[in-house]
Amino acid sequence: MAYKRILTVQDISCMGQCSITVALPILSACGHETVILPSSVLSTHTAGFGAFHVHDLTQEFPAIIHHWQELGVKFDVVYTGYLGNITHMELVKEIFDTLMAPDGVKVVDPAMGDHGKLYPLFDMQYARAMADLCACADVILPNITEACMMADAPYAEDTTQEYVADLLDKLEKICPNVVLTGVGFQPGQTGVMLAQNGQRWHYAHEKIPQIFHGTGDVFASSFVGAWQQTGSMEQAVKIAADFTMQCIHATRGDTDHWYGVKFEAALPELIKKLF
Ligand code: PXL
Repeated sequence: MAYKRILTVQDISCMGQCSITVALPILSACGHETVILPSSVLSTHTAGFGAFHVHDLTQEFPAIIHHWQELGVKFDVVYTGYLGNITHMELVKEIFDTLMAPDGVKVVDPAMGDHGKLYPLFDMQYARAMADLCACADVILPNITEACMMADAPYAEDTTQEYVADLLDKLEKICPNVVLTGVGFQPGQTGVMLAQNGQRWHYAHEKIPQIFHGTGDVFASSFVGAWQQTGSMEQAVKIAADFTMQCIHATRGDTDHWYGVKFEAALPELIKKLF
């Protein structure tokens, strides 16, 4: 069994089942030591609870990073999600430069938009800075919206083979390994397109016509955990996509649970696939 030290940098949405509150349990379930660096604390995520409270933690980053540098801490993986401002991205680059283990990998989930729009609080300047951060990564995990914002490409709800190939050509100029989510080629289908060092592979699955918040974070953290456990990006895409679908199925039909997915009940299945 692999046991990696993974640093994840993203916000704490106290309520909402996204970012650190899903990444930490999922990476732990995948068998890894998980270190967290919270970019901000929010009362809830920003997608539908109304007037959320945010406390930005950018000011805390230098002292935390400095202490880790003094200790000589090294990470096998640094995986970033929702950040919050461009300064966070500059500080993440410092982490990339000073705290990686010799064969460590840098994973960036741009986590800044969905369904053709940026999340509240973000603008195109943020999106361009995120493209710069992605250029420093070994693997990036954009959805179609984030991919379009970073590649300066038009957003389309329905993707064709040609459209996705074009988008990937542009993304591969930013980063050699791309895990592009929300890619389907037929009605009722969605999936994940993996571009790994010039090779492309599509994993298709059912599309549920409903929005499920936090599924990008569930997918990204199970991908990172499974990749580090199995050593295969292809296997990790399949495991993470199947796990995300199980979480969606566990939540579908519970209209009170509109804000996130009930990933907890699916964790035993994820563990079974890995060990
Ligand atoms: O799941 C992405 C995410 C993470 N963190 C916060 C968010 C969102 C999506 O809306 O608002 C604070």
